[in-house]
This record gives sequence, structure tokens and C-alpha cells, in this order.
Amino acid sequence: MSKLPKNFLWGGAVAAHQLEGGWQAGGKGVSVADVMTAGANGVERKITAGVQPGENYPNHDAIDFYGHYKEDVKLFAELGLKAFRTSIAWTRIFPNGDDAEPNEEGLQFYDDLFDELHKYGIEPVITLSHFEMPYHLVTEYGGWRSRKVIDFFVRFATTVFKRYKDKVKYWMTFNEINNQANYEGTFALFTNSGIQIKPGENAEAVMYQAAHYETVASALAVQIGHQINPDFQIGAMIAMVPIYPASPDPRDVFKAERAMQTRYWFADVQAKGEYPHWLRKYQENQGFNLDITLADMDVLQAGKVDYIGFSYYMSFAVKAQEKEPASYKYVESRDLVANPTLKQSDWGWQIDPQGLRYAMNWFADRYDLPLFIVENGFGAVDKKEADGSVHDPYRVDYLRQHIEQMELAVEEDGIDLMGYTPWGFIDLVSAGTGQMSKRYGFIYVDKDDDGQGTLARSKKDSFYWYKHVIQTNGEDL
Ligand code: P53
Repeated sequence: MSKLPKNFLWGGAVAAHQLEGGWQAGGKGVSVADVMTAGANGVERKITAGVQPGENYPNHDAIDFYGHYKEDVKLFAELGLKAFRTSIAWTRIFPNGDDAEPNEEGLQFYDDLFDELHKYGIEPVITLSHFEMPYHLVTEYGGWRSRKVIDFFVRFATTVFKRYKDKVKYWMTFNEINNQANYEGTFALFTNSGIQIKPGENAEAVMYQAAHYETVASALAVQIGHQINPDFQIGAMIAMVPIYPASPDPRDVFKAERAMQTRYWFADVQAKGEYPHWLRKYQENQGFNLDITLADMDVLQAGKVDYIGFSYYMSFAVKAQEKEPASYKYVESRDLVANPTLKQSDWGWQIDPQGLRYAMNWFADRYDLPLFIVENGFGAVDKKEADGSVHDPYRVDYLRQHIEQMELAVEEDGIDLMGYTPWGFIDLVSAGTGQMSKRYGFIYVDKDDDGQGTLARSKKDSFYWYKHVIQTNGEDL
């Protein structure tokens, strides 16, 4: 009995800015990740005005994958990976974002990396924009507030599609494009869209405008990519956090429905090529004056994604307010409540393996497209023993329970699943906190939150476990 298809893409996922380092190497420009300081558990990262002396910017050096990629890829091959998901740092290719010509040294780096992967039969899976847009586009254009950024993104996408058309088949456009549904706070709008809200601005309207330009840019990239190589598979990438009603009270149920609509309309636009009716009405009722043209609608329709890539870490629950407005507007920073049936990680992420099966069914019913789980994992503090080993049964438990649910969704529910690439399978810099100590890896990297360490790589217990999972195609967990 084989549960998963033979060509199932067992892999691992990372993002350029979280592991490469080399922030100024090979002509690279400054990205939004380069102006974010280290935070801590419960302490937000600061966004500074450019790179300031005396601050700790963990992404500048990260784990120096830029300098170690050959030995690292060798380890990935030993782990048995069939796929490696990373991103192309936009600033290695277009250091300022609006440059007329690409930077050859940056292009060559990814040529070398992809060659190295293919040497071991590892398929690259590439995100175009993963929280690392050029900082120059922020200071000169206000980030994705500006329609001009569509052209810069399309230039970047076209350049790398052409360059790597015979080396990369699987692509995604914008990482977790829907994080910014939480437009309050500074993190999501800055990492998704290079936007910092100015006094007097309506953050929600700004978000809807930026996200619109991004979906248009994504649809253009999908069209262009398919022209360059019809075999390309170009996906969306959605941060899937299912939102349950806190009770069977119909008001809570409708609140959860509105919350799901608010977090996932991005996928509607990318997969169906059109806006859901509720959202256009809501935008109109709110009086947002958005630049959404009829020509844009044609672009969206002509650039639908081939698959739904998504991350899955946790689920949320919502409760209706005492008095809801007619819109039942969902405000993520206000409306969430703890789910008493679930345990949390040390970072307060509610652990919900069954929610993965729920999410897969939800996506499949809604879009009828293949799915690709491109992130899943457990951030935890690890203890390295004197002999160099790391015993991390908590990580194995988390992953085992999620893979079980993933396999049920395939076997019992008939879901078409392309692959599974657990997040941060080599320790790297946390996106949310900038910590090294929030570790996801099967491969330990010797570096601490202050940037100290030898950068030596070693195998945790989970390394041997995941290797066996891949070897048995998920039969023996
Ligand atoms: P960190 C929030 C909620 C779900 C996923 O996150 C998220 C975030 C942002 O923090 O991000 C994704 O490092 C993202 C990765 C990130 C990973 O999840 O905060 O695509 O870049 O590292 C884990 O623990």
C-alpha cells in the first residue's frame, strides 16, 4: 500500500534573507530584511531608517549559506531531499529594484546553486518575493503603494524566468501574500509590501491597494512565465491559519466565515482570477478609493496560478464582538481568542495537526487545484549536548502528527498533493522575531541570538528521523 505518489516532492524550505547572509556580497543591494533588527520572544523587531550603526541586524550574516552552500547542499542530499524550496533575493539581481540591467554576479550565484542541487537530483522550488524586496523601492516609491513597482517586479520575474528556464520548474510569486490581512502593527505590511503607515493614512485601505498591485504583478508573472516555459508550475503562496468559531453560536460561526474570507480572498483572486463579490462591496461601502481598473481584471483572469502553495503552523479561533457592525469586519489583532482544546508552542502558536487536513480540504474544495505544503514546522529552543548531538523529540512529534493528517487528506479525502517541504529544516533566522534560538531545523547551526558561534552544522535526532520518512515515502513515521 503506497500512500503517496512515487514522485512526491519531499523537501525542505528556507528563504534567501533568512539563511544566505552575504548582505553586501556580489553586488547585492539592501533589502527590507536588512533594516530589521533582532527582536525576542514577545519583543517586536525594529524597522530602522536604513542600516544604522550599533544595531544588531541578524539577516546581514544569517547562517552564511552564501559562503557554505556547497557543503550544505551535500548535507541536504544526505538527508535525502527531493526538493529544496528557497527564494531568489531580489536585491542580488536588481540591487535597487529599479535598475535597468540585472547584476550578473547575483544571477551567477543562483546558477551555481541550482547546478549544485541538480548534481544530487534535488529539485529547486523558488519563491520570487519572500519578505526581501529592495529597500530602495521603499524609500523612492513607498513600496507596493506604487503601481510602478508592478513593472519592477515583472522585470525581475522575467529576468529570472528566462535565465533559469531549464533549471527551475516550480515557482511561487509572493510568499504569504495574505499575512498583511493583519494590517495593524508594523511587521506584515513591511515584510509583504515595504510599507510603513504614515500618520493619517488608513492602513486597511493602503493594504488593499498594495495587495491589489501584488496580485496583478503575480498574474502578469504567471502569464509571462508560461510563455517562457509552458512546463513551469507557478503557484500562489498563502499563510493558511484556519479560523474556527469559538462556539456554535451562529454569530461566532458567521464571524469565522468573515474572518476566513478576509484572510483568504488573496487566494480567490490568484486562483479564480477574480475578486469575491463580498470584498468589492465591502471596499465600496468603506469608501476606500482604490485604483483597481477593468484592465487589471483582465490581467487577473489571464494569470491564474497552477497550484496553491501554502504554509501551515497553527489555527486561530474567533468570537463575535458584543455588537458587530453589519459588515462583521474581522480585525485580526482584536478578534482572536485562545482555543482551549489546543496546546501552544513557547511562542504561543496553537498546535493543531488536524487543522492541516481541514485546510487541505478547504483549499481543494474551493479552488480544485493541486496543493503544495511549502512550510510546516515547530520552532523550539534546542539544547546541544557536549558530544554535539541534539535530542529533539518534540519536533519529531509535531511533524509526525502533521504528516499523519497530510496522508489522511490524500488517502481518505483524495487530495492532489505535490509535496511537503518543512520550514527551516536547517536552522536559520526567524522572520517574526529575528532570533536564532527559535529553531526549526533538522540540521543544527552553531550561532546564537547575539550573532556568536562557529556556524558549524551538525545533525539533530530529527535529521535521521526525516531521512527515514523520505526513504519510506512517508510509510514509516
Ligand atoms: P517565524 C507568521 C505566521 C505564520 C507564518 O515564522 C509566518 C509568520 C511570520 O512570522 O511566516 C512564515 O520565523 C514565513 C517564514 C517564517 C516562518 O513562517 O516567525 O514564510 O519566512 O520564518 C516561521 O517563526
